[in-house]
Amino acid sequence: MWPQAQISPKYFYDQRGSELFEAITRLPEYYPTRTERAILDGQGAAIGRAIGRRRVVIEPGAGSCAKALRLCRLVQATHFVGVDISADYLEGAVARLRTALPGLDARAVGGDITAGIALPAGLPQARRLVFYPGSSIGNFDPPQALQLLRGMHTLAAGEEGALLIGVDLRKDAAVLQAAYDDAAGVTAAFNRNVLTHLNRLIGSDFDPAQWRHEAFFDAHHSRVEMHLAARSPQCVRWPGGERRFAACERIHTENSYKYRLPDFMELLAAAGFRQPQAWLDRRGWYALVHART
Ligand code: AVI
Repeated sequence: MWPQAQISPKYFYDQRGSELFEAITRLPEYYPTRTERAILDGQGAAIGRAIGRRRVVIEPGAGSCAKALRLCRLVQATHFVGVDISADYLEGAVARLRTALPGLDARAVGGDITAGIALPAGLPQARRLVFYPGSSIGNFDPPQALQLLRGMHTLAAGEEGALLIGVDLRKDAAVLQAAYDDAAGVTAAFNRNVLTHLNRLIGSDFDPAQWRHEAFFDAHHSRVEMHLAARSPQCVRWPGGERRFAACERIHTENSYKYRLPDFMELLAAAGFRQPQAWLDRRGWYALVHART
């Protein structure tokens, strides 16, 4: 018996995977991105007051910096540090941010927040705000999420340090199911693309067409799970190894945790944050949470 096969969700994001994820964020079924934007647009004045002005914004996983532009404008940020694994892509995005906000000292740092990051020398220690939008915290198991939040606490530590984080909340299973298994099949393509990426990385011979996308809400763990299920028995080979799969056997590719707000507040407190304040959309599907170090 083989152990349950797993691929880390970080392998979703090659060039094609990042494009597919962008397409997911525009799908009618995928509510998190537009809900978060609506909260920031509709309740921006209150959020801006809680955060305060002239902030040093640090954004792990900054990507295109589209959200950073809104936030930096809102809080009249003095400094911005975007952190992303894809350093080249980030450099371009940060350059556009500098053009849009000429007074902003904006820097790009290549790196993975889970591995710890080196901030630019001379970055002010006071008034740091770690910005972690997009509900990416949901892609970590709770113990990993706690560790990550502790790391963010360390990054923001100093006078008036704070965190602003997007959290996807628990809701009707049918809404979640549709968000992760859309009618147009974009999420299915995103899920299968991880195999193409892996083929390139390790020289394996996965045939993505032989794998079915599956997504479902596991109420016990309060998470959406994504899997790839073998359409038929098959053997996948790579230099120095092979793995046989029975028909319907699954590879677990992603978890996306959906929090109850009080549980998330507890996690924040365990990571050392205090005075949390949350802004929700009118359906109570999503929260933007601000907390102090
Ligand atoms: C990046 N992350 C927050 C997305 C999510 O909703 O968990 C990734 C994703 N997976 C499938 N659709 C979107």
